[in-house]
Amino acid sequence: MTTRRQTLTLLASLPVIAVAGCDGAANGTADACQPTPLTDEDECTLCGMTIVNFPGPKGQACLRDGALLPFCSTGDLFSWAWQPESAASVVALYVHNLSRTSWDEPSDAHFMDAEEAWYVAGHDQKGAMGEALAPFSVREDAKAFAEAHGGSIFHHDELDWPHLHGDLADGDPSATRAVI
Ligand code: CU1
Ligand code: ZN
Repeated sequence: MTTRRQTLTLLASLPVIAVAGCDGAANGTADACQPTPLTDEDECTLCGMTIVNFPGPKGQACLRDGALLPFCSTGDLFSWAWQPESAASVVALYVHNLSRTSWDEPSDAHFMDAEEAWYVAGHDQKGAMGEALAPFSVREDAKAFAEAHGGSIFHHDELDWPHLHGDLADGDPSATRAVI
């Protein structure tokens, strides 16, 4: 697990190809569903806002049918993707990688696999919908961000609903959502 994660961190700019390599046949469409640059035509799948008008890391969801859905913020991405009816159709989730680009004007050249990111929750920066998890491919970068802006660091596998709202007072974050 650690080896896989380290490898993917190095290959953060090529996330789907790396993930799909061993089970691509099962997912089928993963190779065809890479994150694309957002335009002023793109409205958030969850809240309908024009995505590019706002700062902060954005999200994209790749579905089994090859559709790519845009989201205004990491919070709206996960709020949508964690719904059981959404999760069944998701092949991959992408977030802006703040190890490579900025909070204020995130570059669409730097999306990464959401499952491989470290996230800072409960910090003082505001995204399109207010609180927004800050994703990083490199944990040291997340640590530096938390030292500057507050908050706590979680790996994707540890994230749970309270973190979307900056609430860190929930005890062990891995205790609930990880249950199958
Ligand atoms: Cu919104
Ligand atoms: Zn939204």
